[in-house]
Amino acid sequence: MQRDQQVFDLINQEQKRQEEGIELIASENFASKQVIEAMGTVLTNKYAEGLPGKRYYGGCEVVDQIEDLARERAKKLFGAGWVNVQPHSGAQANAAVMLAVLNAGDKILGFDLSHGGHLTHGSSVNFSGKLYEPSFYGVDEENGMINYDKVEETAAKEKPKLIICGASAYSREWNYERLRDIADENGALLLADISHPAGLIARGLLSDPLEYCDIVTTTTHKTLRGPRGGMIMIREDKENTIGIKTPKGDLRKMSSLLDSGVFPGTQGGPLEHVIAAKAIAFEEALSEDYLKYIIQVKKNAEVMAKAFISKGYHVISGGTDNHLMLIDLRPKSDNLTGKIAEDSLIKADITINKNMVPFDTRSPFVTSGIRVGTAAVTTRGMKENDMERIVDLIDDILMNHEDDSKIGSVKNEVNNWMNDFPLYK
Ligand code: DSN
Repeated sequence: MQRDQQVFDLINQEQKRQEEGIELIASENFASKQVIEAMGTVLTNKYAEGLPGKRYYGGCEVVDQIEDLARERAKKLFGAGWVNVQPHSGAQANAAVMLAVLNAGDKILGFDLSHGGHLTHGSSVNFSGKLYEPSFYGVDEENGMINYDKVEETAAKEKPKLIICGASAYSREWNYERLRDIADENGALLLADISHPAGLIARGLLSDPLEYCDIVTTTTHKTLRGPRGGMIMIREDKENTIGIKTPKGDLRKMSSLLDSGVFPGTQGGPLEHVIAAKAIAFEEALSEDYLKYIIQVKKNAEVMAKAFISKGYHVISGGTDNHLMLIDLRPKSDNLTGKIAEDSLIKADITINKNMVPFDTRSPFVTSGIRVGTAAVTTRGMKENDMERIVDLIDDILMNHEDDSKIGSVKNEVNNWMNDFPLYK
């Protein structure tokens, strides 16, 4: 068969785009060559519905070993007692958990999407808001921090069956211990979705949700720097202490419930080529090199937040404990929207995303804020002083977003500068 040059030309264009630009989307990163290599292998040909040793297809001897390796390494990395590495994404992991532990119409309590939460934590346009009955907690307007007293109040009023913590645009540490108490007061299960800060949690730079939460979900491609995918974990003793009544009334182990939430509940055949890449990424994340990397991610984010503040931007909550920050553009300039910022920065090959800020007055298509993160630029080798230069460039564009020649000169500077930080050498 002839090589499909049309598609490979587009892939090359995308690689060039990634190499030449400054990537600040907080959920993105650059997986290693070996992680990418594993995804482009014959493992994609194999059907392996079920779990290692218990498959519905023959010929799974090799993929069983690969999936077992991924499971063992994931357990070691997070100190988990049980994991399922098959979810195709974080959204799929959350869908599997909810299918496993809830019945349709059950109440859930999650972090408000417009304050930094995630679609799969109860948004009305998502399965989680359509199949279950959601209520939400948020941040305080004065300090941008989650108000745990209000979480407690809402939980007492709503009596949710599941409380979800975790976010896609919240830069602060979570109080899992307090949430555990709130869950216990109301007989709720506690789910932490750590998709964003997973790498910082794995290497001890943020507190450990497994200590307090019944179930933990994550993606594998953000700070964890693996392939695009998801995972579900529980702590060893949760396996035995929590029995969930199935719709038929029998008591099942948490892990087997969650396994069946993934397959056959919400997915078919696992992507063994991606699971192989996850195994590689978990081993990488256990290394000293990764530890240095993730410490630098956090340092870079702290410096970047300070640099934005010193230029008159409002960083929600006044800073960051993780790899990202949410910036309200309004105090800097009334007319500057997230959409204008995203559109003008991309012209200079700086990629960010517009993002609603808490209590935003603009729509999600316009927004008053942007979200930025340091996971990807740190993979390229950038350090604290580079963060200050990035903020200078961003400020230059935002203050001159109608000036095409200014944008053009920043773009040249960005492209030349990024040559110093080669990707996939
Ligand atoms: N889209 C991801 C993010 O950007 O945070 C969450 O699913």
